[in-house]
Amino acid sequence: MGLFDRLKSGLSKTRDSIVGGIDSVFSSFSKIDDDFYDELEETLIMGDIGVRATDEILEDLRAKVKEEGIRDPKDCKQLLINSIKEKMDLGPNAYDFENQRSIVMLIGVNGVGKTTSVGKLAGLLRAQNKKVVMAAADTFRAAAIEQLTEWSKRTGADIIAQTEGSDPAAVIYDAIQASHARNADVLLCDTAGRLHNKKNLMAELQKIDKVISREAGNLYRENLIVLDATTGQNALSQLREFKEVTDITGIILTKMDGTAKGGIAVAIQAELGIPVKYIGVGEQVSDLQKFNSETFVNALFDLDSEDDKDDDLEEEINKHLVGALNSSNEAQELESEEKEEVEEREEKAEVAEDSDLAEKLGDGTEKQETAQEETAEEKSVEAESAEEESAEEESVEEDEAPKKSGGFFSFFKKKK
Ligand SMILES: Nc1nc2c(ncn2[C@@H]2O[C@H](COP(=O)(O)OP(=O)(O)O)[C@@H](O)[C@H]2O)c(=O)[nH]1
Ligand SMILES: [Mg+2]
Repeated sequence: MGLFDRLKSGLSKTRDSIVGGIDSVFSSFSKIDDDFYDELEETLIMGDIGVRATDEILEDLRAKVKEEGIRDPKDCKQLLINSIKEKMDLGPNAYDFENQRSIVMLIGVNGVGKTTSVGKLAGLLRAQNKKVVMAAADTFRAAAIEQLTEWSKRTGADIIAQTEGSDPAAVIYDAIQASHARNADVLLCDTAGRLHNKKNLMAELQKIDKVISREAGNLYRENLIVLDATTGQNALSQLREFKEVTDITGIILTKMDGTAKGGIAVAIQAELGIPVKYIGVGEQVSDLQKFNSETFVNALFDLDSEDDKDDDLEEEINKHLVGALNSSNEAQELESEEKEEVEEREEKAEVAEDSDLAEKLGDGTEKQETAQEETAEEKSVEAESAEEESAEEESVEEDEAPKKSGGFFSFFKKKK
């Protein structure tokens, strides 16, 4: 299935909820009057497109209907579609970070799909032959680190991780040094999203921010908030809260495949002026798509897309990832299979004296350990000054923290 088809099928629930309603408005009215606009308004709002976006879309529609002297409601449909497309157009600079050395933070509350999105983004970038490093800065649970490690294997991205409970800012520090040393194109940082302990999280994010400002040099900074489309209007309020204090440069809207509330994509963009840059339409590596208003709206309204770039990209993803995937997926699948089976295969591997395969069948921690070794080395050089600095930071933070404004951590601070 090509990307466009995947998008179309991902949006099927949203399409059923919005487009069916719109079509019935267009077919049940014989003239364009206030009742017609009222009905259309209700349908759009019910489809989670939001009051503001709906108002703007209808205003636009009224103007065009007048301008073009349209009388038949059926002739409005294309105007409506065009108006939604225009509303969601991203402009030319949305993906600048992909084409320069950059550090990308993924923030957002728990369970929205941050870790999965880091993995999928890595897949997209690896398909463009970029060198990608991931930072496992959600250190709350070992499972979070394991989850990201899986994604690193799946996509062939490097991962910098430490053990559960270690300092996330130190992980980011290591990851930045490693990115510099390895000449990485993009550093993707996974973060924790637990809000139940705001004070700790605030302190953590504050430290991360400091480390990035100090160490990132001229890396381009992108802060993406990850929002779960299934939460509908809640996603909007999460964004509002974060945005008050954060420089959010874009949105990743996940789980569009599981919801009828995909209209929220239109609402978010219209209400807060922050662009939805990616949408998640499933759990596979190729299920994160760059947002393109033309393609999105075509998929939503079940129109054909002439955009065969989609299929090229799909081909690219396959071409670049298949090699890496084959080897790592093999190891991964094996890991999750019954232990005996793994052992049996290990034996076979030994017999075949295929040391490469045997390695893949290992517990998969090599990469992580190597990363840690390397960064341990790097760290020892800087250890003294870093320790000094962090001691300094800790004492300074207490009295200075409340004064600092901006930064994505101030949100939590406010809530203290
Ligand atoms: N169907 C679907 N599931 C998703 C998508 N993105 C993430 N998920 C799932 O959502 C769950 C939480 O994702 P995770 O990345 O662990 O969230 P985090 O806590 O923000 O890091 C996992 O089961 C993911 O597989 C998506 O676009 N579509
Ligand atoms: Mg996570």
